Amino acid sequence: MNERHLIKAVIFDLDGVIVSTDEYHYLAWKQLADETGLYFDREMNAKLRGVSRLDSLNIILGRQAGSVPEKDKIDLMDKKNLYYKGYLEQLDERSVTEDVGRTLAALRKAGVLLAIGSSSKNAGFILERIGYDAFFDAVADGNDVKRSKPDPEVFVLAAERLGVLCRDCLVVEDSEAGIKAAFACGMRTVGIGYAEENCRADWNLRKLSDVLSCVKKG
Ligand code: B16
Ligand code: MG
Repeated sequence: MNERHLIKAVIFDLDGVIVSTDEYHYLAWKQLADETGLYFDREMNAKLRGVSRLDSLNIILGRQAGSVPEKDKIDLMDKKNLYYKGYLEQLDERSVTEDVGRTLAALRKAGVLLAIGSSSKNAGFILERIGYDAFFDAVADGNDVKRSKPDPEVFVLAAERLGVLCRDCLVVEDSEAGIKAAFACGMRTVGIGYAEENCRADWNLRKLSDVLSCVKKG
């Protein structure tokens, strides 16, 4: 990594970085698993971070995944999403911590381009609930891509929409899948939240405002 290479854009993951919706994903999958008699715990939940809804279901189904009909999988995913959207109703402007709000404002003031790169198909709804739907210079989410993280497609698309090269971007992620996706397309990485202790990123940070010092160093 070239320490002095300038960072022109920061691409933020959404669930677990901008807002704590990662916990709602856990609660919704847990409810579905308990009702369906499937085993699910926090350790398994860590593997679902950053991956699509279908990939998440297949991880929970484990060895059964290959034999469950597609229609049944759709029903299970719809049910989980219904539970998840119920939790999302709790979101409002106060769901964004002061540290997150301050960091985004400071990066904007410093002239850094800002994007969301999320695997979620609910990203637009979440951004609306928290009052950030018109804030980012670009949003790429689960509705825009064929392949979910760890494939880099969502981050490459976010960079394209910003009009910057991948090598000029810094990705902030809470998941192993997201860190791998960013590395795969030559972006630099910050691991935060779950990823701070469990993933190898260029920088592992405790709080989002620490990103400001990475951008200054470049
Ligand atoms: P949805 P991120 C990801 O969002 C979540 O980390 C992951 O747990 C979830 O399965 C995925 O979105 C799909 O979410 O069911 O809402 O489409 O972390 O990439 O912002
Ligand atoms: Mg995440």
